[in-house]
Amino acid sequence: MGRLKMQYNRILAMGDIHGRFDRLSSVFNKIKFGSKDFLILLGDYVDRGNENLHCLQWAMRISKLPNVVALRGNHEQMMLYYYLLGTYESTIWLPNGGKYTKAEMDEWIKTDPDFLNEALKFIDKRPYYYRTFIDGQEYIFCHAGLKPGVSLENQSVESILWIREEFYNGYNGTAEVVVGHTPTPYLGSVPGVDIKDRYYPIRLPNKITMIDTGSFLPKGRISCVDVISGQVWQSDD
Ligand SMILES: [Mn+2]
Repeated sequence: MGRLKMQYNRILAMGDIHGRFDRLSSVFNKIKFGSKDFLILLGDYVDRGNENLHCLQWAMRISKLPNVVALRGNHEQMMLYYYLLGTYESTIWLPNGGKYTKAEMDEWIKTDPDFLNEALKFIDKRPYYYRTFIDGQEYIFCHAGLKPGVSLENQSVESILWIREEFYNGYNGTAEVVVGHTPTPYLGSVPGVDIKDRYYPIRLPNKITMIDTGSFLPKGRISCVDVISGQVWQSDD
């Protein structure tokens, strides 16, 4: 458990990237990230985009910094299982955008045969969540969400990486939770929330901030939020 206190000026969270290196560069240049910032990546670096492995490689590099945490998304989990195991996730990776990542990997390892192993090792070491306290307020960062009524320590991997409606409709905990996974353009109307831009992070009344703004969609964006000030940066359209 981290206690970031105010040793950092900004606590930044970045949502789903999905292989759009152009959008990643766009938003990352805007935030002007430095040593006084703490950055949490919410996972889903790969799949559906056209530069999936460059995005994964970027996450592999930047996560070596002491002030960066790169979490695991369900797409990294599917990729890991595809290459290493023979379980359900293995069969669903390719049709869920993994076919683009797989095709890139087939080419990439012709000139850099170690990369597949390095990528899988990186994914295998990704944490499922990051929890911290800022001025006494608990914050939980994870890819998809939490099962309501279950403590963080008892959450299943399935919930943290895949949960949707049950979480954002049913969560009533005291911790602020910052997630990606469910693209904001796919959310219907939310009681009490006036949505003007469907490709913008949404803050729900029950302490949830959703920042997957549909990076893989034609009009989608990658979003980064400072959870202290609420300021938002997004990739160019
Ligand atoms: Mn995603």
